[in-house]
Amino acid sequence: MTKNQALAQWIAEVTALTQPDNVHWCDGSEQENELLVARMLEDGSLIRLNEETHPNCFLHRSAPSDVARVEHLTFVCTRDKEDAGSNNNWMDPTAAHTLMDGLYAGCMRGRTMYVIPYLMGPYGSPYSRAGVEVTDSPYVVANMRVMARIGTQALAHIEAGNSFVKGLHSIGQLDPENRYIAHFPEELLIKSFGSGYGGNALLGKKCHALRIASWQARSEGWLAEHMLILGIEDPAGNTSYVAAAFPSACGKTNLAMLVPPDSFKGWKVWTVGDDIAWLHLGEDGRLWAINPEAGFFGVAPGTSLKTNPNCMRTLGRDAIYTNVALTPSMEPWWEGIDGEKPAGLIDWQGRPHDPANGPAAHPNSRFTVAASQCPSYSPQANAPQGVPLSAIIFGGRRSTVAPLVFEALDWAHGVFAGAAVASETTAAAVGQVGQVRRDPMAMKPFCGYNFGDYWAHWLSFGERSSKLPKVFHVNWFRKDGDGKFMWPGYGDNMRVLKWIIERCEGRAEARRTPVGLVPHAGDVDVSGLDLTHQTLEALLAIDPEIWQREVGEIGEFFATYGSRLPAQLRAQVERIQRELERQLAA
Ligand code: SAT
Ligand code: MN
Repeated sequence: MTKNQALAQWIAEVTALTQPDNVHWCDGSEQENELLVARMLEDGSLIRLNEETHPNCFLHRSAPSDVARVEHLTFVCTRDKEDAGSNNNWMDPTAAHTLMDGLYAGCMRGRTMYVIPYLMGPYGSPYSRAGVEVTDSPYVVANMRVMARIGTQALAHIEAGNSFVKGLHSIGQLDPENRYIAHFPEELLIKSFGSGYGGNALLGKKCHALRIASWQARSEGWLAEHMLILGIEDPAGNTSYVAAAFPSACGKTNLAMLVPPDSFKGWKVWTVGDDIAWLHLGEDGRLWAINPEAGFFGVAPGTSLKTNPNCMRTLGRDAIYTNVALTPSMEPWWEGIDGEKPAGLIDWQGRPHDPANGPAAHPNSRFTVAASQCPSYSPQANAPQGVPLSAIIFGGRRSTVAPLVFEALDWAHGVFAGAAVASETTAAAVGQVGQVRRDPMAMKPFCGYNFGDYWAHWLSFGERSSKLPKVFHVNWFRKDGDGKFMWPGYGDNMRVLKWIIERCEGRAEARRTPVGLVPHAGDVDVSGLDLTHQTLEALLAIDPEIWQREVGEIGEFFATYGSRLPAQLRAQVERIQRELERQLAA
């Protein structure tokens, strides 16, 4: 089915191993999708939603024990354990192959094997990369069709002689005890078994576009990052682009589709991507970003016309919903959606909703939808060279410590600020929610190699260009003594974006602190906002004692990377400590 020898041989090998009844090469066509959807409607793995209110929309309910990424079962299998780093679970590649191939043996008997050639990145972009995912899940095919560019054109890209990443996926028995997501970066290979969910199963996404791509990017001189990309158009019609890294379920999709507050006349935000960015140095010395994905796999709960109107308008048609609740009129429903909670809800597990069983929609329930349906979709989203970045923003979910925003003093300090990101855990991964953990560059679950080497790679850009974007750190999630959010967030985050853009253009003020450059209260445009001056001051405060503790913890965390920790990061810790001490002594 392909003239590419390497691909044909690999497919022959996995066919012999998994023994499917049929092999289906995906062409990505409309007819193919209709056929797959019809099959899934028949076997109950998809439920058709209300055709009038949600044309061509479907609900999928995953196995209740398969609702999120499984970081503890995700492995990076490099020959040298040190190359994977303590940020990854490691398995010896030979042992991992033996383990996984044992699970794959005969696993597709009675099933159809789908071969999905896909392209990450716009057609015609020099930065786009191909992959082939083999899966026994038609649900995965339907999602990959939205999230990546799949089918004939992607296969042609491979047959033209371009390299491709191999991804073997089987849902197996969906048994959490027999579930592994293994990466072999040295072989450009992914093996995933036992889960049909999101980042575990849609291999183009986190497995390829982040873990494998970050490894490739290091040796080739670019960056694969867990970042949204957006354009900010000012009233004069100038658009600046920023990329922003936040951990999963911290509002990347909302920020990417932001609608500015009413008082921001003439400002507009354009969406380029909501989850992943591939960054390359252009000939002009600037950093250019493409979104390798073609769709959004966003968190449903909390999404409403109030929090994200553009997203709600994206979702009305041609969408797949996973683990949301269902209303009696067959419409999708989740906690935080507009309107009253309807009577007669069916919960994400298909049971009549009983609050005693928890929320009606799973906290990590998702929608899958084409990016092109988004009303704020950027006209530059498919530009082959990408968009030039003015700023990079790092952020986490922190109820204390981190101020609303600060700017890094220079590139090396910006890399420090990214490496020091900490965030409270969310439902996007299996495990306890709300625990603060270090999540450097929001890449803790996604960096395919040793963080020490990764930071050195980031720092190396500082030697390659003097036109890099400015780096900022934000925190929308500060809470007051009563546990209430201090900053309104959502559309009002535009106020912080505006300061950031003005800083990039040299038009806004800031005060220098040991931690970075922080706006004075008067520098943030809070017109039309019901926020006391006192609260704003508190949001922008840097408490030297609290920061002394914080920087101490960052230093300890860095030290766990031993000899692979770049000296420049240790120097940042020492500088900040020195300056804080001086401030406390004064
Ligand atoms: O499940 S995914 O990894 O695709 C979503 C996320 O956690 O960001
Ligand atoms: Mn993500």
